[in-house]
Amino acid sequence: MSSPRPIPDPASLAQFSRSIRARSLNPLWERDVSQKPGTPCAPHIWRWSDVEPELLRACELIGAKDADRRVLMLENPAMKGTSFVAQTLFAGLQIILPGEVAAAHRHTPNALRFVMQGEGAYTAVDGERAAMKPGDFVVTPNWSWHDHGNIGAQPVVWMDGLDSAFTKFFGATFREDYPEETQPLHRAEGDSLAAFGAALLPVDYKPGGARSPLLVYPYERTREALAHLQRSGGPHPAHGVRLRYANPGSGGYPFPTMAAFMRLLPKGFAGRASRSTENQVFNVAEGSGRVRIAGMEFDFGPHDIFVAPSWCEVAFTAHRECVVFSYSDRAAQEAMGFFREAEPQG
Ligand code: GTQ
Ligand code: FE2
Repeated sequence: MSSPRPIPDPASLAQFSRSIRARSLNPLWERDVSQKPGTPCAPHIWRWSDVEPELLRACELIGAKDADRRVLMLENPAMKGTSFVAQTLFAGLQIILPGEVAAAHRHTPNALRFVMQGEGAYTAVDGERAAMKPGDFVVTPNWSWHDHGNIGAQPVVWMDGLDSAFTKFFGATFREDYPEETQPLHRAEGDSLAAFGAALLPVDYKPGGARSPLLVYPYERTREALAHLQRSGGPHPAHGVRLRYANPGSGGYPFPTMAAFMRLLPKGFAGRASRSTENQVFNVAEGSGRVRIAGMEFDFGPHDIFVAPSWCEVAFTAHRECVVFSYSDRAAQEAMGFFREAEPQG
């Protein structure tokens, strides 16, 4: 026997909702049930021609010491005050002048760097220095000491990608300064590339960790791999020739949260639209073309940066052969079982 069902009375229900609010209770049946994909983040492009002069101006106004890190944050225009480029990601442009040092510190967010311009800078991570060249992808695993320096003759610019939106979300953001400006080095430059960058592993290395033991993924090798794959197979209809940066110890992503990719779009490529739940940041290494993100069209060239929020359709056209770096929150989404992608027809 089922119990008699009450007949909903709007006035009594409204009175009930008001009365329980005082107890910090709310009826789920009154909630706006928009359980749909998507975020408040908007598609947006930062053009190098607009950004470069501001970076140089920042160099005139503030020293690396006073700034701690001379970074211009790419804040999503639909997320003012958050300092994030997308719901889950931070992006910044860092410039370091010859002779400058960005002092050692560590923090719970993971960081990646994508080098855009200039040679002669290095980053030191957990006792090892790695030289940074344009197109290199560099990994700073969470809680590892890191300092940067420029021992060359040119300003060096790179993009920082951090998962600090995650640590903020969890209330787990911690940060410490190293007692000295730079950390002591106890490994030779190139060690991590030698040990982990050639499909070889140290015999006693225990694979399976969530952080990549490889610090730098040199552009030279990435570029060569893309060129080779372009010759041997056709491009994917939506993504072109695309490779994923892997943690060589596990085959997984380089971070527990962030995935990173490099794609080559052949000249004349007219890509199909695709969409996924990834929040993605793109950085153009080479070439020029056009991208459509959720119906907005952006012409892009070298060093332009654009953001594609979750579940927006993305479609690429290449006017010249393009090489485009991207990072996203796909690693976290796959680990949590949330990731979805679709390729709409037509
Ligand atoms: O270079 O260590 O853009 O800690 C933001 C936070 C860069 C860095 C950023 C950081 C760094
Ligand atoms: Fe840092």
